[in-house]
Amino acid sequence: MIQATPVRLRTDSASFAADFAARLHWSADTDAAIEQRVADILADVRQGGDAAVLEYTQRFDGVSATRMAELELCQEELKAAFDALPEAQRTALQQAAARVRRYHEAQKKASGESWSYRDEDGTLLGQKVTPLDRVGIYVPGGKASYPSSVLMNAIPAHVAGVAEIIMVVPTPRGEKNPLVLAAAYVAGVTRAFTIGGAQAVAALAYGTETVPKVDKITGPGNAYVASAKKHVFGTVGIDMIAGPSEILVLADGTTPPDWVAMDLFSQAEHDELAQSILLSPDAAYLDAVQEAIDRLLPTMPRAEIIAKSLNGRGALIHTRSMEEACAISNQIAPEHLEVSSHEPHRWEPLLKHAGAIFLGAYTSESLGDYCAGPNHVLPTSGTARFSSPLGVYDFQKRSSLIEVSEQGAQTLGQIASVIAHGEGLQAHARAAEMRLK
Ligand code: HSO
Ligand code: ZN
Repeated sequence: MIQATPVRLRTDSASFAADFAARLHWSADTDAAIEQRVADILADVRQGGDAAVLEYTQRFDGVSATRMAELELCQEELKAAFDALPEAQRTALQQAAARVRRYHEAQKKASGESWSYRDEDGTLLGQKVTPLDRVGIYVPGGKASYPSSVLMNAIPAHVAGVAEIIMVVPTPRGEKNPLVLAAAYVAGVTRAFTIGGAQAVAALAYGTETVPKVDKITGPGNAYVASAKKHVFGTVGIDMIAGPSEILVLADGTTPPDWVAMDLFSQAEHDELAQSILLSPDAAYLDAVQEAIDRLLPTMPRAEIIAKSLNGRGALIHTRSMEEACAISNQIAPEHLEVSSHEPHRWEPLLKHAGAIFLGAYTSESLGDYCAGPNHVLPTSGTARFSSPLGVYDFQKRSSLIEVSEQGAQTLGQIASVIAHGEGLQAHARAAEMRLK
């Protein structure tokens, strides 16, 4: 019988810190063999352009084409995929897209607009925000091909004002995912190619005869894609290197245990390496959730992945208090943090590090994955300590604006001249001094 028994830990035990560290460990290191193969593929595509991409696509995806144009999905094909969906799916995609768009529009208003001020002497200082010209969105093929991720990557780019959004998605053995194509249509993707892997990342980063060179590449991918993104960083921008999905639930014992068990499953079902952790000061509640896990697991089609994830990296942790649970959560800095409490606003001020914070028993993480509005591309493996969800700001950049008035040139000229002489840079000093009256 299939079983999932996340390790049971107690914070008041002497070995807690060590037991816990052993569970949490996850290494982002890619192996050297992958690095080398990716470096070779990147070099080949840089040199060989379309021909090299076609060759790798034949080799890895079993799709043969003689010209790159055959691997481009035209707008009519994206629209046709959308039109062919059952109505419920069409409506759901559109509703999700509208909510994600609205959220990102608010984000742009709050933090993505240009600003400036003037000194008393009339000097103008500010920052001009502009969208990137062209971005590439990587969409995985196969079992992790998520239409929701197409929305989450393309919509903020669109809201930022990016003129061209180029999507790549591998189609192993030529199998296209109709929901992914439909999501590309709904999100307003400009061009789409059925290529993937390191060869697609290379095509986007360097450009080929057919695939336009982009300024930034976003989107999840396997170890090859992650390694390729790291390699091309600097030639283009990248978003982040995402690790396996994570959920941490803080529970005061007032949410139905089945709900919490299913929320833990929802991230565990992504990946055997995904991590689901429950923290509660109520030991009987932890028992109840374990009981719910035992009862619900056999009903899950992906029970095997869920069990591997929970047995390998899951944990049910008995804390001394909710305060202590919050402190541990901050140490972990999880991708998704559910505050499953009847008083979530009491705990929220104590929480600092998390990709997304879901407040209250009704806020299932899965609603955030699809349609609440915020982005589901989030920092993983503790990187929420220093990074943020994918957002409009990832598709914008900033230029400083400076306009010095005649009067301002007198004050600033004096200061600059003194420092320039100190640095031994005469041209700098004279450029400032020439403008002094
Ligand atoms: N939870 C994933 C996103 C996703 N879930 C896509 C379902 N589909 C990101 O951590
Ligand atoms: Zn998910």
